Amino acid sequence: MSAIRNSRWNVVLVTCLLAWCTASVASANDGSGLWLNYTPVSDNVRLKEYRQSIRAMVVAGDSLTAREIRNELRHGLNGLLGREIPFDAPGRTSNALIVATPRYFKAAGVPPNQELLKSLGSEGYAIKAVKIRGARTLFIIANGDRGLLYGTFHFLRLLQTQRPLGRLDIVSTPRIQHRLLNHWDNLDGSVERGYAGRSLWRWDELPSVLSPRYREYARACASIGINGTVVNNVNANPRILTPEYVRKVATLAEAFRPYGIRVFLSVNFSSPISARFEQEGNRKGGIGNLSTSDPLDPAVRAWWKAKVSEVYRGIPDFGGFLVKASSEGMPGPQEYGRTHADGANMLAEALEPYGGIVMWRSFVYDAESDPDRVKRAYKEFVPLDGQFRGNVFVQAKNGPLDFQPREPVQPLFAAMPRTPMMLELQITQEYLGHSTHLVYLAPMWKEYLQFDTFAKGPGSSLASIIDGTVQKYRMTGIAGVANTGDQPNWCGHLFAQANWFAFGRLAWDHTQSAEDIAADWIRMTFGNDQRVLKTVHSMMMGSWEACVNYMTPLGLHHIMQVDFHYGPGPDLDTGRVDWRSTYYHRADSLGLGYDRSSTGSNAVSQYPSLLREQFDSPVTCPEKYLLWFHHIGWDQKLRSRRSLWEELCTRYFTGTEYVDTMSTIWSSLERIVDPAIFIHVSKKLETQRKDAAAWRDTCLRYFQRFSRRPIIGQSE
Ligand code: GCV
Repeated sequence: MSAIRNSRWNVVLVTCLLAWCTASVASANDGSGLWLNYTPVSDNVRLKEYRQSIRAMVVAGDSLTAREIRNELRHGLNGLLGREIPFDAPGRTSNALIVATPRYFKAAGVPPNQELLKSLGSEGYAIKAVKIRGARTLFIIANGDRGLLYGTFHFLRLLQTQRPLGRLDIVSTPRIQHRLLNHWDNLDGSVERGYAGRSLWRWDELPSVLSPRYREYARACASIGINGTVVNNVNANPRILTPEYVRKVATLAEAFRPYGIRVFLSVNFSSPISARFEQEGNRKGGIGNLSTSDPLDPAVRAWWKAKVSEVYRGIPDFGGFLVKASSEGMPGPQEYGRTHADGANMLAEALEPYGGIVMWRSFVYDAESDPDRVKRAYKEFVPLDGQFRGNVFVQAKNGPLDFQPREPVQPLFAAMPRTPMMLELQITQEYLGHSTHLVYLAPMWKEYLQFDTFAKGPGSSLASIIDGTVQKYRMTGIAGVANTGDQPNWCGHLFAQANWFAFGRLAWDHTQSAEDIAADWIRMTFGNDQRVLKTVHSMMMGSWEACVNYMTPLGLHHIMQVDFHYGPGPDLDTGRVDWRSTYYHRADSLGLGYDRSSTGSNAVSQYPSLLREQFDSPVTCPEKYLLWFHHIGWDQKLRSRRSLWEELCTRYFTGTEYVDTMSTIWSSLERIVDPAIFIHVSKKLETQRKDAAAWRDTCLRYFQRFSRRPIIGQSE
């Protein structure tokens, strides 16, 4: 009897356990929904308002994009409002959301304002609350589908962040035309500088198998205004241009198209060369049948023209080529005594009939041209200004070195008035703790965007250069090196999603503040709980400055491990100190820092006057760039009245203590945020704390060998 009772009891227990496990699996948040979770509106007043305002929806048109708009609204409003909102037949104008181009409004007898339409261009939109024949209506209007799509995501964001709808009067247009992600994804599925798993693109399955992630990826990009993607690594494998791969890329392009995402490819400059050359031990082997890729050789030019036409046959809206040439071992025109302009123009000529563009990277640092690496791109490219064809961008990284935690702006941006400059930012955290450290990058990007380059005197911010305001460029662009991979949460660290989000938002409108973007991301990711908002916001906003402090304070740079670029370079245990770290920080018994002043490497001369003079003197040089431009004595007093050595110690301690604080205040959210997310972030923060302390201790002990002063353990 008791055995039977026991076994019944066991069955009940097992059933309960199973149910509990299933429930917890179902509720475990793996972060895959990104910022598009559409969780129910928690504020009842708002919920009532939204439900009253949106009793029906009309989405005009039947294009693939219009269908995705419908899907998004159905899915989004269902989640947010907890009820199904019906789609109405065209004609309805009250208590409805109407998403339509001008044609619809004209037909409904409410012709839209012509000036407004003109100002919207091809991607802008307006979201308005209006009274039509006495009845309240919400409408999203744009000249085309892409504007409607962006407007739809903006509208849903308003609901996700619980904004009032009553007086809506939003007009939004992108300030930059080409807003691209650059994927450094290789054809073998690995991702260079990728920290979130393998590539999203399953090359071996394409074109027959379509991962649902392709659509999800395009949807996420569109939700923040990104309109193009370079799908393969700039260290490009020539095979990307074989018919086999072009078919695969065409399938991706098809999946992305409804979301307004155009596909671009990185190409290898040696592509026209026969693979035979590779077999002979020549790394220049490509996929063609030629023995050269000299850009002035007629056979090479014909090869590219034929290849481009083949690509457009498969992908009619193909965007163009991104090129890393004569850089870090990649082949380029200089091997044939030609210039970057010769190389870029050859490709541009082939792409031009189809409306394609070339993004020619300026990331070059040929050791011969100057002992100071940061000067080399400027030296190679400035003499070429004005020599590029109309559809060529020169794409430059934000700083003159390489995506360091902090750099001054690349001076090339101010020196190419006749060449459209495209800005390359890095979303993946190559030098900022990979996907382990919580570092919100928007404040850093804002610092660059607001940096006054003095290109045309004061008021020439980097943002106003790349958006074409200062130099009146014929085209404008910005790229972000993606941080995505095949891990469920896309970016490895949940908080790294905020950087993808912020990149898109700033690419659309660089005047938005890092604070507002963070607040939106938090609300859309975690919900609108004020405690979460405040806590997470405070963690994010200081996280970049903290990272600079515990890695490379006061203008230090490239002192990280060689190649891996994660921890500090000096290895105190083995005593082995990488040459590069010595090269960049120049520590000696007298002081620290790279002298780039007019009496040093004279890198300051590459900046326009006023900036040049400011950077040239250690007295006026902003302290954040001090050791970038100057070699400073250990006892020299800084603005804090502390000596350089004391200030260095203070910064390293301030940085690590910020991470300790992030960890502590995150713990206060234990019962408030989703348990799986809580654990995920807690673990990352724990590692970040250890890493930050290792950075501090290693760097200070290393520099102490030169300074011979005691480490002072205090922060601000
Ligand atoms: C794609 C740095 C990175 C490389 C990267 C290169 C580039 O050197 O470490 O991984 O290569 O920049 O931007 O081309």
